[in-house]
Amino acid sequence: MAVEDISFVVVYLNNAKFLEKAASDIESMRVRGAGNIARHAVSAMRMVAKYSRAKDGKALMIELEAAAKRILSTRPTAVSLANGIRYVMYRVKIASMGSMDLEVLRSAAVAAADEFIEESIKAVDRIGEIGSRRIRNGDVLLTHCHSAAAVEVMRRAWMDGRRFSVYVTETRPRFQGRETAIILSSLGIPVTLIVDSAARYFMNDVDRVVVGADAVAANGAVVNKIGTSTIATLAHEARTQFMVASETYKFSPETVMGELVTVEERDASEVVSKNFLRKYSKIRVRNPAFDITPPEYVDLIVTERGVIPPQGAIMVIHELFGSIQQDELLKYQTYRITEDQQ
Ligand code: RI2
Repeated sequence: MAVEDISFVVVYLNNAKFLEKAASDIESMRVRGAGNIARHAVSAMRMVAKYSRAKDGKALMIELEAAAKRILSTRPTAVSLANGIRYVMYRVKIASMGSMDLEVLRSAAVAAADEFIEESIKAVDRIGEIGSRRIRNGDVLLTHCHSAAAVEVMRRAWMDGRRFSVYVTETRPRFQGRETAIILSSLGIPVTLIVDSAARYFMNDVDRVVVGADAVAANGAVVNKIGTSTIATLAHEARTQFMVASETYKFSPETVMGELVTVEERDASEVVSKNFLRKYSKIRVRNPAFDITPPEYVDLIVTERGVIPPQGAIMVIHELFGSIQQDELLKYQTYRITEDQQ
C-alpha cells in the first residue's frame, strides 16, 4: 500500500504509529528494493512533516530527526535510505538558516520529499534509456535478485525492438528472482529461471550480466544482493561483461572518509524453518543479505547521469555531496549502525 493511501485522519491522530508502520514495512521487506525503500522512507518523512503537531520549527526539526533515526535503523546496507533522508534534512537545514518558522520548515520538508521522489522515479527511467543501448540483438543476459533499475534496462531494450533472452537466478533465501522472472516473462522476454548455484554452469552462454545495486562505494565496489559477487567472479573468469544499474543516490558519501558499508544480516528463519532451528539447535545459520563486488569485477555502472567505470564513483560522490559537511554525513551513518555494532 502506498504511503499516501493511509487516510489523513489516521495519520493526523497518530503520526508516531504511522511512522512505525512505514519503518516496519521496510524492515520486514513488505516494501523492498533499494530505490523503493528510499521513496517509502522519504514519503514517511513527508507525512511526518505534513501532519506534525509540533509547536514551533525547532520541535519539528527534532521530530524529523527522530523519524530519520527510526527509519535508518531498518535496513542498514541501504545507502539510498540515508541519502533520501539526507536530501530532505539538508534542505530543511538550509531553510532553517533563513527562518525557524514552523510553516517554512514544514513546506521545505514536503517540497524536498516530493522532489526526491520525482527525481528518483525519473532516474530509473533514464537508466533504462541509457543502459538499454548496451544490450544487443541476440544477447543472452543473466540477472540476479529483483532490481527495478536492472529490469528497466531490459524492459526498455525489449520495447526498443532488441531481441534477447535472460537467465534469472531464483535468489535464495527470499526468491526475489522469481519476481524478476515473472515481470520479464510478462513482457514477452524469453526467461530461464535457474538456481543460484547453477550460475557457473550457464555462464559460458551468457554475454552480459545486468544487476542492480544497494550501494556503491567511493572506490566503485558494488554492494548488492548476496550471491552477486560470486556471479561477478564467474563473469570475470568467463570474460562476460558485468553491468550494474544504479541511481546515484545509492552512492555512499561516507565511504570517501573510509567508512565501510554495513552488511545487513537477517534472521536465520529466512533460510530454514523455525522447526529446523529448534530441532537442530546446534547448527548455526547465518544470513547476510548482501555482498561486495570489488571494482575490478565491474565493467560499467549505468547511472541516470550516464555510464561510468567503477573508478568514476568518487567523482559522482564529490559532485553530489561535496557541499555537505563531514559531520552531517557521518550523523546518518551512525543512525544506520545498530547499537551492538558500535
Ligand atoms: P532497485 C534489492 O535489495 C536487491 O539487492 C536489488 O539488487 C537492489 O535492492 C536494488 O534494487 P532487497 O530490498 O533499487 O531485495 O534497483 O534486499 O529496485
